[in-house]
Amino acid sequence: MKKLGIFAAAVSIALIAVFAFGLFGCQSSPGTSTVPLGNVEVREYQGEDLSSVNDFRENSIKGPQYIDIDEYQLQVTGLVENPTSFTYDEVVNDFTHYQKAVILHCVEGWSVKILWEGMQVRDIIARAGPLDEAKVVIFHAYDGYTTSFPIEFIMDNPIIMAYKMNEIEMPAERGYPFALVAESKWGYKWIKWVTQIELSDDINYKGFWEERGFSNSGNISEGYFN
Ligand SMILES: Nc1nc2c(c(=O)[nH]1)N[C@H]1C(S)=C(S)[C@@H](COP(=O)(O)O)O[C@H]1N2
Ligand SMILES: [Mo]
Repeated sequence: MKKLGIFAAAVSIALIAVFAFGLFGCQSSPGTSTVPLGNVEVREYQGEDLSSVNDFRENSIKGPQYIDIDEYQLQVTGLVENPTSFTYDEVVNDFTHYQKAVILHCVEGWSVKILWEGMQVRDIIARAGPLDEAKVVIFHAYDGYTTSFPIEFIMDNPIIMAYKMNEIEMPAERGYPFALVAESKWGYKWIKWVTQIELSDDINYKGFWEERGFSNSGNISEGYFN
């Protein structure tokens, strides 16, 4: 009887030991590893409130586009010495990054202030060697959308193509991988899902909304019908 008691006690101790090891033995102690909690957008910059990436009204001509980044190429074409094609990583890693809080005003009457981060379009174009005959920069997008600017607007200003908004990766709905931050221009000039930057001498070129009556300059200061 006594022997059985000792045996039972030994088994119990062994079981408790195994159980305790199972519970705690294989887990790392607190504070030794970092668990990513997902990216959270910033909502304040230099003392000013920012809008959220969710404050946009989604009204793209064909709805959100979902680009396969392994297949993605950004092409610089047209009146350039060397037509050039970049992968996503080349665009993000080969150029200096800039950050700026800029407001997008849609002609529908809403606006959003976002902290944009990206590369200057003129830096990207410079790689391809723009020719003197180039007068217009036409942007093409994955959904077939286009818009254009006089070449001076792009080459004389620090216009960025953003890959981040409020310090998170550009969401698909907002133009991943790259959306143009067309500062001082109406929202329809802020082309999303950019796939091609074409240099042209066609000063009468009109993009998707411009062809449908919206101002070609797209200057906010001038109103959108002119
Ligand atoms: N490729 C593409 N870019 C686009 C558009 C579009 O339909 N396709 N819409 C434009 C318009 S009208 C606005 S106001 C801005 C912001 O649109 P969102 O709110 O749908 O993001 O994106 C612009 N860029
Ligand atoms: Mo818009």
